Amino acid sequence: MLRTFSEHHVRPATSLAGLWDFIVARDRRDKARLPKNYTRKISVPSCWENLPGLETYRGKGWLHTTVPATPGKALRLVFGGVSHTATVYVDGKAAGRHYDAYSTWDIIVPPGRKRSHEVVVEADNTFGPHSCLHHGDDFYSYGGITRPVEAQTVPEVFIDKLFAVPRRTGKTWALDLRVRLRNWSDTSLRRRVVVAVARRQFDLGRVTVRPGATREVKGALSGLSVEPWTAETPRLYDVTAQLTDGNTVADDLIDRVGFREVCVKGSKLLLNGRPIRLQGYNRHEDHFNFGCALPIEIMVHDLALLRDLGCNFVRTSHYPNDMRFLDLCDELGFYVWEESHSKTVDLKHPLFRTQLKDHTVEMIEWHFNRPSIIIWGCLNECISHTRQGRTQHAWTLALMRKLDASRPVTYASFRGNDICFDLVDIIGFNLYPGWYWGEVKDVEEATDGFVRDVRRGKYPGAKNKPIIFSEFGAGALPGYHDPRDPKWSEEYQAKVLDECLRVFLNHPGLVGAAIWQFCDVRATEGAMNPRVMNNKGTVDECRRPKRAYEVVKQRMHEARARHAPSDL
Ligand code: ADA
Repeated sequence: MLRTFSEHHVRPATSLAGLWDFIVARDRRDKARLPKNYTRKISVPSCWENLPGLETYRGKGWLHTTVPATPGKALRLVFGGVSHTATVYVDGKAAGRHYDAYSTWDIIVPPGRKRSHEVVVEADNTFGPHSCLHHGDDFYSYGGITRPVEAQTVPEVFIDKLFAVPRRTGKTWALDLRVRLRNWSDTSLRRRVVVAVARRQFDLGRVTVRPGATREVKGALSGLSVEPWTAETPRLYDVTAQLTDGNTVADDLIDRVGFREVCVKGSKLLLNGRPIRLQGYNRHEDHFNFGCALPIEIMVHDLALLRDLGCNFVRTSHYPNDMRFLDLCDELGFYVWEESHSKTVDLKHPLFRTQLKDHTVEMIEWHFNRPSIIIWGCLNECISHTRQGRTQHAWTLALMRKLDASRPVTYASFRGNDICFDLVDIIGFNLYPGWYWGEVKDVEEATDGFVRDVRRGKYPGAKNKPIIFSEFGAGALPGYHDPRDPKWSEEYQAKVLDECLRVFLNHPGLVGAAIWQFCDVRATEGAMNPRVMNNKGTVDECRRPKRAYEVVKQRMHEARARHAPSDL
């Protein structure tokens, strides 16, 4: 399943998880476009790096399966994530192409007379001029179908997406709704949309959808008597949209909402009108045994560790996460800064706008209703100090605001001469005192200095905005202990985090702090990092705690106790 719950009671949906046939380019003997034979089996979802001999394989791979179909009915194949470029072939013909590993997308397979389709996914994880967003880095671009895939049987007009924005109206709540219908057939068709939420039903009326087109139906549902969503009270409600054709319910889509409003007021970040403080981690989707294709059990375990550590906040550095992880954040109560896949990206790259635009639309549209996501982020550590960088930041942030005006936007900068802070709602800043510069004793002064600079107007248009320290930390090689506390020892990392958290979690000038990073992660081949890993995790790549774990836990819990519950 793509999500942690059923999205349909009416639309038939089948998970395509299981063993698919598999071959990589270097094992192929034929020159045909699609392989004639497959040499292995691969689990979907997974990373091919988990297979013997393919631990460092970078190239193309083909994955094949047979998908059952109903004659006369169209299929919608939904891919949670293929890393990182996919071409899909259905019954030997190219049926769709997609770039970027970390967003969800779909293709429609028109109806035929067959009872099944042969589906081949050609996945490619190579770097080069064709790929602006994926490039070598201190995390890894794996290969394969790395997130769940689903086959859905859809009628001619079906519910493509549902967008719900909760709004507080005195004692009750309203929900601004858009339901997007899609018609894959060659006939104009008229359908009615009905929405149910919190035991109330709303008729959004009838619309005609033209052949091959999409059309949105809008409505504002008011007077909802519901409990609000917060990280401490993560109350969720189903929103069910149904499409009727005469007296028949032809299709449905179920999503969940949490009733909460997030906004920025002066230098505060407010949730349902009350200031919140964010304390948590940057987290990569990575694990020694699974690469980026984390089973849900690992996601649940990660969130249990984060809860144990006293966190209420996750930054999905540096890309949109698996939909199930976000579902769990909604359910368990975590605040999320979800970030588009745009880390240290070349803003002058000819494909920058095309690739980031498609990706951003997918991120925001597929993840729109999650209450846990309270911030959209983009462009980690890019050239936000140059004029050209500013143009691209303005374009990217405007795109995010256009797609969703209900959440604050930000990016994480590391530049003391940044010229783009006026474009965001929240200032995100990465700083590594005691690691890339200075010593542990410099943390407090550096913090006061940055906050003072912002408040005194060093950065135009940023004076009174909320500030989050979006990254800080230190590397520690698991098991390396040394009483002299040298860099790379577990002791030194614990010392840096202890001091950073002491200062950041209590600083009146900050609304949040996110440690870099939750777990150690694999870096791209050729990276100079020890173990070819980014070793700044508080737990290692198997989630074994380092010495810093207990220190972080203590500081986080102290901070939670100090701030009134409504402030957390
Ligand atoms: C940057 C970057 C992270 C990571 C970190 C580090 O701040 O945003 O992705 O690379 O540095 O470990 O150096």
